[in-house]
Amino acid sequence: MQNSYTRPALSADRYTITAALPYTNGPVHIGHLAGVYIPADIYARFQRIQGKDVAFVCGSDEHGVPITIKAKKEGITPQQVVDKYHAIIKKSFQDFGISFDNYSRTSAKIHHDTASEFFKKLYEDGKFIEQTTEQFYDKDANQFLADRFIVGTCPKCGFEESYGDQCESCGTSHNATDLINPKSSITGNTPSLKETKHWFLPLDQYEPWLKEWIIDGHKKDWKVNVYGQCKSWIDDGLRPRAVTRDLDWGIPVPVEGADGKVLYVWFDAPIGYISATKEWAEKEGKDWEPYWKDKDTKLLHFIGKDNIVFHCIIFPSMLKAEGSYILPNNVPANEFLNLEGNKISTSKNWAVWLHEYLEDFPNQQDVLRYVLTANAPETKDNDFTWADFQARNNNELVAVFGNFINRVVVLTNKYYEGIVPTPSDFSEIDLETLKELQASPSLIEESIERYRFREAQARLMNVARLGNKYLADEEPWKTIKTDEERTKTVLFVSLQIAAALAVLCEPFLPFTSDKLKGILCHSELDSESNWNDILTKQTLLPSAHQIGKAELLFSKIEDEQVQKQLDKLAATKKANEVMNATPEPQKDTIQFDDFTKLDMRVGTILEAEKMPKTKKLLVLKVDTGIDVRTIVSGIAESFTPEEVIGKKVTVLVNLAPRALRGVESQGMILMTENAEGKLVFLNADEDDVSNGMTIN
Ligand code: B3M
Ligand code: ZN
Repeated sequence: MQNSYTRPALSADRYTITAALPYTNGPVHIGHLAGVYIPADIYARFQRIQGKDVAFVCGSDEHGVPITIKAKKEGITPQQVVDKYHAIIKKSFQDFGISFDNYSRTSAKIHHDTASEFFKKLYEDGKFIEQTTEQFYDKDANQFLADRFIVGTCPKCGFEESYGDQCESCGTSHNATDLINPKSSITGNTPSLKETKHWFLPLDQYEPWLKEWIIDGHKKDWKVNVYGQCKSWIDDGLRPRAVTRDLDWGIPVPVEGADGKVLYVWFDAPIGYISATKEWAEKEGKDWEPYWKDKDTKLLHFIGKDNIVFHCIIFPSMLKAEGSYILPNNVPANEFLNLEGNKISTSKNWAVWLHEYLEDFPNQQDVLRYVLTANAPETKDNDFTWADFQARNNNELVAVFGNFINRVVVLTNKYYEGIVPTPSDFSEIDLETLKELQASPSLIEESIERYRFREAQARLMNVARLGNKYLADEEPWKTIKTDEERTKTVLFVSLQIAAALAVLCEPFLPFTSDKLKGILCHSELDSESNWNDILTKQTLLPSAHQIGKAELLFSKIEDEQVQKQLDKLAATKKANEVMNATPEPQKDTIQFDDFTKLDMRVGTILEAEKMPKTKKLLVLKVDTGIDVRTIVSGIAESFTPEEVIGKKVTVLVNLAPRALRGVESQGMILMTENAEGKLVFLNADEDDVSNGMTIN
């Protein structure tokens, strides 16, 4: 019934799978994993299991302005910056089981050569237009300002800190000269314009072709978010894009008269996929060309949404211009992952860094992989919270997956000394359970082929749920006392589910898969031969096979562990706020007489209660020294009534009374807001109050 999925026609035998090359100016965090590397890894692992010929490539993106800015800031060379982060990033990917066939880097010679040749070919074929234009120049820094050296207002959305090449707020990509009120980020100067010669890829000439290829050709199979962005780009009209820059860090432009110029990072970086494939093929003694030039190869780019235009419009136009390359079949871009309600930010240190995660949760890579897939930003931005992380681990991995495996392995050891029992006749329930199990690989495959990794993983978990339900219904711990044959059958069936889980979880939870295969002691239980076996065979673990002892696959995550992470983030937030706190500008001058009109008194709060049906208001009785009066105050989100009773406060007593929700308020309590936006009393600890805070 459910099992009617047929493999898509596109299913190829050779796959070139690329994952966005991370900029090498910082370590990688959960946003990178969730958006790009985990989905790419699930897909690559899955295709390998299917016996496909896979080249899964990535590498460090080591050129570009952000790296030179970082180097300037730290007083080291760009090469030192990329050496440092390349090592950290590469290790993080290894640690999390991202199964690249090759993780290269764009400072490698093979890449410089490949990118130079690519440029030269287009140059010689007359695919560029050469243009002398006016570009921003910083006289004091004595250099042209490429992309990220310029900050200004985005012409499209008004964001005031847009970069020269792209606005991080609305994602629009533009030319630096389009910015309103541009400033040099080196000196803060308003830059001047100076003539310089560059090479442009005339994207406008590719418009009709792009329309046909994307708008007509990929409406159905590309993700809605990806297709939508491409369509809006093309509808807006494309313009020639400069593919060279005035900069001293990057790949020198390989033609005469281009001194001091390098290839634009977005020209060389995607070619990095090709160089990484070449480098791998060389090591493996293979031919790289079929992976990029055979039209039967399926080329896929896994990226985040801010890279869509480069992978769907610019790089394909480059490939088309070159002429001998295939084009991507799909570009399954994800949206963004936020962290505890805020945008992940490297500069604000608002992130969960992979290397730090492993210090706090050693050997728990699969937990993070699981949570990031369960909550992947596939169709919209999503939020990572530590509470969700804990709940998914404890309620799903531990309580469902781990619990099922543990029960099966413990019971098999207890009743049969770890030997898989011989079943007798299968009951209706057994047969139905096995049938459902047999249907599961196709269901998971269907979701993966549609780039729905959340759904795929949920379908995997349904297999563990199936096992748990089966055990709970059949209760072998009870039947062992009454019906030995039945118990053997139930454990036999349960062991088949356990073995199937070991195979099926491999793309998602590779460490768990290995561990479980170890526990089940089945050397033939390799995913490659068994994924399809589950579809056709009932027996993965034959009778009389000896399994090992129980070992916990997952362990509970305690409240204290989660609290520690939340505390870390709170400290980051506080540090950022203190660093960025800019007091509000002073209000208009008032005369002394105006001030003396204010009658402020010290008072004590005698009583407090919440105003019914409101979130913010407390109704207070305050002793002002003159009288005891009612004051309605909007502080209920910062304090409980109990907390404020007995507090000394500053009261503005001669404010004209006003009715709030039918209660007359006869004055106002003066308060300020601390860095976290919580109200504090003016006579509170000095730590909570600092100069420049508005009193309101
Ligand atoms: N380094 C941008 C990024 O990390 C860029 C990707 C290059 S992929 C060819 O978001
Ligand atoms: Zn914008």
